[in-house]
Amino acid sequence: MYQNDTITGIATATGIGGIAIIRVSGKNAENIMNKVFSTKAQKPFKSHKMYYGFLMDDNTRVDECMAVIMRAPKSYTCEDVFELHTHGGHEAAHQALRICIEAGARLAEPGEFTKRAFLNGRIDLSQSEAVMAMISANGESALKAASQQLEGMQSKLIQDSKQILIKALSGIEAAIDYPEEIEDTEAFGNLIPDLEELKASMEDAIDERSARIVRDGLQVVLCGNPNAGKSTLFNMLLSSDRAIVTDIPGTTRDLIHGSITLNGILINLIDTAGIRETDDPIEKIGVERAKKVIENADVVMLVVDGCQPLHKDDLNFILSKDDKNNAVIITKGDLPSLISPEDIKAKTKNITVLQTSSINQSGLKELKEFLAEKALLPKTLFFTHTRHLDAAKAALSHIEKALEGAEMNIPLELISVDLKEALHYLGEITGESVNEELIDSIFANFCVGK
Ligand SMILES: Nc1nc2c(ncn2[C@@H]2O[C@H](COP(=O)(O)OP(=O)(O)O)[C@@H](O)[C@H]2O)c(=O)[nH]1
Ligand SMILES: [Mg+2]
Repeated sequence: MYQNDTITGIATATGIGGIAIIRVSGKNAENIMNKVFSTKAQKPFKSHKMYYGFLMDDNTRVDECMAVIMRAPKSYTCEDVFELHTHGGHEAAHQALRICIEAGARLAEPGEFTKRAFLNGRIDLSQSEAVMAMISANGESALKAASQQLEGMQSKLIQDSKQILIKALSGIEAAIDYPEEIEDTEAFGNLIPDLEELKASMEDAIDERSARIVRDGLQVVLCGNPNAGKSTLFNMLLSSDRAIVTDIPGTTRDLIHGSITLNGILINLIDTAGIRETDDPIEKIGVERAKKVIENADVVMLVVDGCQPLHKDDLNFILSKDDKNNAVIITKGDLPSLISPEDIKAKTKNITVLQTSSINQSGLKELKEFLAEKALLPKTLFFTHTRHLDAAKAALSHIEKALEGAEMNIPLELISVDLKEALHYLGEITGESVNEELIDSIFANFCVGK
């Protein structure tokens, strides 16, 4: 599984930029540095010190650059790592890569540097995945969650939970092995309160809504009758003329996506075709698509035209979405209104009711505040990665079974089976109990050079 050879890759993104970094990791890294980097500085190189010099292709200077050797184990991979900082851009970086390969390095596979950091025990699997999550973070919150994961806060939660399970298991095993000496009550000791505490902390960490919001942003769908003012509101929120607005019903036919950031969280806004019976085949597909995204939305905003009396169908729709995550937006507040917010509030329990006008921008602040509140995330640690969530859910179900068993005084052997399963699933998160194939497939999703 672990290949001991020396690997290389371009660590920076491709394209035009100030500098490019080429990374070389493995036993041969310093040899390669000596071969390809010419400097007036005295050798041997000091570890972790940046040197000025030239990238050489045989005896020809290719680029003016900086270089550093980071000797094992104090490096990203825990191996000797040589980094070359060349001028940016495609050509300079690829020349440097070719020269490092010709000097004896092998082109790294995707994620191979991080995989070595994992296999050398510097970080666990969940921290390795955090590296990728940091690179692809779509907002401040996603970045923060990934950085906490990388720092090992999630790993600590797992290790603490595993300790509770191990303690419970050792008590049980002792009672099974020495039934004469150890009373059941002694073996159980704190078993039930410990498992209850563990169950609660796992439940806090399994927050699928928050996890999805961190990963993909808050999904907000604007829906309602044609001409209600959805596209106008969509444009107002985005501060741009993204969607076409006319007084012709059926102007918006397909879904239109736009995004803003509120409190560091990505808000994905979707403008939809007005839901109505139509003979237009394209609008018909649009209406179907609108229905689908409404189903999957975190927040549904029902837009109603304040100049029209509220139709019975609209009220039914509002009642069907009477949830604290949704809102009714009464538009065209600058015109005489036929719908009163109080009237809707009196008929509903949980839905938020707001009034806006695109003419004087009224209600926009309140609308953004409403969305920001829906995007608020808990301060406690929660799993964001789907693989970790799945493993944590499996662990929780075994913890619950063990707890139930303990409460019902079932044979200790049966409780121990569930505790061992829970341990196994927690170990999947940090990578202690996963197979080689899974590890390979995780790192295959990384970018080259990381
Ligand atoms: N006076 C006024 N007109 C509006 C307001 N919002 C939308 N409209 C108008 O209502 C019509 C329909 O708007 P549009 O956003 O296309 O509605 P949609 O079909 O729900 O997307 C357009 O002529 C808009 O200019 C508003 O707040 N005040
Ligand atoms: Mg529209």
